Amino acid sequence: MTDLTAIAPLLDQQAIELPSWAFGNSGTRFKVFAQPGVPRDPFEKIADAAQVHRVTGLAPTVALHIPWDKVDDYAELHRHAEDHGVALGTINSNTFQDDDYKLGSVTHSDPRIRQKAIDHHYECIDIMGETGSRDLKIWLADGTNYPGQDDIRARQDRLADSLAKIYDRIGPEQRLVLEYKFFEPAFYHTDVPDWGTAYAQVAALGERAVVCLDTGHHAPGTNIEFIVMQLLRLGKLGSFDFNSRFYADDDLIVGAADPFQLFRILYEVVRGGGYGADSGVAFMLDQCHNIEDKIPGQIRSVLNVQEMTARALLVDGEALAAAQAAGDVLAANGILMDAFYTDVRPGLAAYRESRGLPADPMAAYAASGYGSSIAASRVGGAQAGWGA
Ligand code: PSV
Ligand code: MN
Ligand code: MN
Repeated sequence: MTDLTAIAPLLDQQAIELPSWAFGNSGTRFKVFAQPGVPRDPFEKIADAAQVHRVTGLAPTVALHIPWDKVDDYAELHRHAEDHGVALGTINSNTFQDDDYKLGSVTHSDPRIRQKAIDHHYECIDIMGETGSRDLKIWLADGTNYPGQDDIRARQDRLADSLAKIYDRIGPEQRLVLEYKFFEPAFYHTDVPDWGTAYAQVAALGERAVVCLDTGHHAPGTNIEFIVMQLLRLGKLGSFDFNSRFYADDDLIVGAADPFQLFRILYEVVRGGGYGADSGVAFMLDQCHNIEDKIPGQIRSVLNVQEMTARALLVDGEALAAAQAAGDVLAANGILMDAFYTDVRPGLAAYRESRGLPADPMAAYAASGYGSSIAASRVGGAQAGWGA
């Protein structure tokens, strides 16, 4: 068994935010499969998320999506989260489910619609005050389907103008986090397609504006760890939305499709100072569980991140730097691969037990009876918001 004692203090710092929408029913445009026991409201989503934290110690916060998680009293939701041993995290805005936004939201040519989208973000910022959230995450569905449909330069200018108005409202301890995505739902162009555009936009805003890297939002073959390195180097990597993709924006379990890619990403995070409580880089999941059980799906996900983090922390940095300096290509590559191939699972089980957590969180959850109790007590669970 690989002894993880040396990296245990770093493992203690790991925190992975869960998306409230991972607990609701979801699917594809072909079918949403309803599952028994699915939450009927944001309070129940938080109760489910708290189960993930209870057995892993890895997921102390829950991200909300407005208006999917709209409630009358956010202070009450805040207290409810605390009562369940978790806190409310990032507030995600939504400017993609309103007829007014068919041709765009903050980039729209009509000032009335732009203002409506900006006002929605102001509402989100007000909510952040009540929930104690630090981050406002903006993912935009804005874009066009056909060349010539709109003036892509003017849209970029309107985007900058709208973001500046939103940024002006962000509190001194809060951050605006801009997420990019190269396609979908717009297919010809999106207004924030890549890290470079997101970087250019947030750099113009100021220090408290940063970029969110969603691992599912790149073309196949993209070297995502290079982007991680570059954003860290520029001081603008604010957060991750972790998930896996095979083909499109699949939102599958992180580390399921390509564990090696997750390792490479986490190695660059560690290497670039993006790991740990004070790094300013937030780890989040952005996933849906269409066919598998949702709470175990989230447990497996945070464990996958923890496993690859442990492997990344095991890279022998000194030996690697020496091999690199000596131009020893194979030795350098071998050092990285040694860490990747290390089976950290027994060591992590021991680590968990040393922290009073179950050695096997998946088994502990299965044994808890929580799944069957919610299946019996909840009828008519809510849809996650996606896949309708
Ligand atoms: C849409 O692609 C998306 O998956 C983005 O990644 C957002 O983070 C998420 O939805 C929630 O709005
Ligand atoms: Mn995302
Ligand atoms: Mn996505």
